[in-house]
Parts: sequence; structure tokens; C-alpha cells
Amino acid sequence: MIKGFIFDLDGVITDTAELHYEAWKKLSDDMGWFFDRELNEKLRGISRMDSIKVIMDHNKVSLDEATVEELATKKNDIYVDSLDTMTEEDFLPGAKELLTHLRAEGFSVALGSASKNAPKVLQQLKATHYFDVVGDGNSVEKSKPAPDIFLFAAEKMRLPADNCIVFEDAEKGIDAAKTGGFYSVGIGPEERVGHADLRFDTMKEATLFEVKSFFSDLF
Ligand code: G16
Ligand code: MG
Repeated sequence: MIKGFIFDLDGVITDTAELHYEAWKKLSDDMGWFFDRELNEKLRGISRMDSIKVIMDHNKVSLDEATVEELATKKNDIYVDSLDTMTEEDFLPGAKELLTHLRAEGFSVALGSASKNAPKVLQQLKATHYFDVVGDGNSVEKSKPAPDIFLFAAEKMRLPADNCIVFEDAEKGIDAAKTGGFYSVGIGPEERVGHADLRFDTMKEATLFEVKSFFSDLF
């Protein structure tokens, strides 16, 4: 029986990827590092410290851990400032409708994001009230593809993994859901999230009706 839904944030509820891109670009320009949109794609869904390591590896740069943390903090300050521009208009099309529908039908709803800034993003969107549980980058140590963030969210909802559907836009996010024993819905192209149980190109197509029709035995 499906009783709960767990949502990733960036790429599912809202598109913070552009703001992350701008902040990493600013830091990279300051450091004289190469950074473009293709490289930004590799950071989808992974933690801040894993992200800076991907950028440094690409640029064949090696620095001591304290400096790396300082630079990641610098990027985060730029990113957090840019979140002030976000408003309740910035839901991805379809996301608010799905959350509203799930609430109306009494499902448990959790956030399972890698972002340590997830509470601020939810505040900006005025979306906090849609979630019974907020699992974010501060909730667990091991980030996706480890299933820990989704297991944390399910445990807080007091549901076993196979009572929950995870919505994710990142390849590593779907890996995490599958490893944790969750049902999964991928948002994005086949080559990225084709390994999910069910896939939609965008959240707009991901209605509760479609989800229930596909997982009909589980409702
Ligand atoms: C998001 C983004 C990632 C970002 C991560 C950590 O994950 O997709 O690009 O690196 O959060 O964010 P922060 O630096 O704010 O802690 P998700 O899981 O919401 O897709
Ligand atoms: Mg994501």
C-alpha cells in the first residue's frame, strides 16, 4: 500500500539548478577555473562538498580540506543571497497541484533533499505547510546515491520504504531510492532517470491520476 510520498527539491519542486549554476560560475571565475552548464549537470542532486570536488577534479586542482570548505562556503553565500529572489511563483509547473492533491487525499508527504538550504527554499516558495517531514542536507551524513535521506524521511513518517514513492530528477537520486527499497518516479529524460519505475519528462505530466494508474495494485 502506498501511504507516503517523498520529494526531492531541486528539479522536482522547483528549479534551483540555475541559481546553483550562477553561484558556482562566480566562484569558478574568481578562481580562474573552467565551469560550464555541462559540468553543472554533473552536480545535479549531489552535495555541496561533492560538487566542489567534481569541479576541482575537472580543473585538475588540489587544495587542502580547510580551503576547499572555505570556497564551498563562499559559493553557498552567493547562492543563499540569490534565494531572496525566489517567490511562490517559482514552483515547477505541476508541483504545487500534485502537493495540493496529495494533501487533500490524506497522504503523508516528506521532502528528501541533499540541500542544506532546503528550509529556506521552502520558505521562499511558501511551501513548508505541504510537508509533514523535511529531510535535508543536515539530516543525514551520507548523501545520494546512498538511500539515507529517503530512509530518514520514511522513518519520520513511520512508514516502511515499500509504502512510499520517491520523486527524483537525478540519476543518483533514483539509484538512492532503488537501493532503499522505495518505488520511484523519475522526472527528466530517459538517459538520466530511465531506471525509475515510472518516468515523466516534467512535473506537469506527473499527476496523481497518472501515478495511481501506473501503480494501480498499490493503491
Ligand atoms: C540540491 C542540488 C545540488 C546541490 C545540493 C546541495 O539537491 O540538486 O546541485 O549541490 O542540493 O545544496 P546546498 O549547497 O544548498 O546544500 P536536491 O537533492 O534538492 O536535488
Ligand atoms: Mg534534484
